[in-house]
Amino acid sequence: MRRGRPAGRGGRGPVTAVAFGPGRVNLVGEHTDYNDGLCLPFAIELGVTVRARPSLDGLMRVHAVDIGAHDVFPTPVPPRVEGWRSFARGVVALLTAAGYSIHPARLAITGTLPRGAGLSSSAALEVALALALLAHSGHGEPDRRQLAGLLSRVENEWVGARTGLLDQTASLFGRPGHALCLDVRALGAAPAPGQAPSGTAAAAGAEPAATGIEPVRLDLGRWRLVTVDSGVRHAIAASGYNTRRAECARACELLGIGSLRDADEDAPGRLPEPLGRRVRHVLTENERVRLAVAALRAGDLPELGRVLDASHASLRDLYDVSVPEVEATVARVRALGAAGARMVGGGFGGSVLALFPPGRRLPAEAMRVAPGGPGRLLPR
Ligand code: GAF
Repeated sequence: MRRGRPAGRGGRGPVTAVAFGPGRVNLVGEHTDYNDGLCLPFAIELGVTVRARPSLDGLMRVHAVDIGAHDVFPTPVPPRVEGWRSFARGVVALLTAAGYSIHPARLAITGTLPRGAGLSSSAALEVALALALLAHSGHGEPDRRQLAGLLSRVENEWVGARTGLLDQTASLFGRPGHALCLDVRALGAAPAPGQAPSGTAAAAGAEPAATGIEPVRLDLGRWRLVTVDSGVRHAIAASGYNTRRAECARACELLGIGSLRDADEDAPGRLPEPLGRRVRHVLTENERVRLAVAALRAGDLPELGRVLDASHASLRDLYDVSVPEVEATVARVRALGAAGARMVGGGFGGSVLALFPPGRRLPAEAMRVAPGGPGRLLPR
């Protein structure tokens, strides 16, 4: 990575595409996505913006404006690299492998999302890069379900994090005023592109059973949802995330099933520890997604708070993904009167999500979060 040097050698030219990828907050349903389970995220209004211009020397030139860093690479994309450069390289490589011709571009990346705070800055970046590159290269609206899978493979194959579909799906299908109840098994099994409506937030709402994406109205009235940064950066590839995923795979092997979605309620008792606790978390977390959806539909926000608390306890005690700074942050927001609070995202640091009833004083550094729209092209 070179610092402080312009990536302008590709020549000047008009902006050909501007794309925005939102971050996400997951209300509940953590570490369930790679177990074919249920999650309840929403895209937020903060995210990453990518501006594309033609690169006249045939090279891809990427400028991460906020960190003052550059990357230049040819196509076909050279082998995997470490750090932030793997995102643009991975997106270009996998879009090309999927049959899209991608034109050389100068890409400028800016963002409003705190990095490593558990709000999915990675998926926001991938979505903005992909939408900008596709539009820059003259492609129309992509099949978003297919794109979510492709961008999740960027994490798996280029970044080294064996993540599931939660973050990319939330970022690509966000819907103002709504959380999205994702059934990841149905997402994977949904009909192939061309056979079902897809590609827009409206389509996502039209056929929830077919797409595995069901918008659920998030009406908080005078209650507020906020995130509070624990101060511990988390990088999924470097955390215990991949170990948890391997533990779930091992539990499936021992149980003789293909996915923990098929585990019965007695399964945890048939497994050695810590696998039994891991499976107990996944099973009860799926159930908590159902409870949260029911609470939202009934307008029962105190019950939503209890679900957040129960999810946190399970992530801490059964899934072992908390750290002392996250515990301290949860304790602090509860002391201020939060009706529920939990770590959000993969764990091992990042942010805490807290639900506050009306009239409570929010922590000074709290960031209010509300459901925003999907990743999209912006006017140039
Ligand atoms: C991270 C991953 F990227 C998601 O796929 C998901 O597994 C989440 O951690 C935990 O629910 O955000």
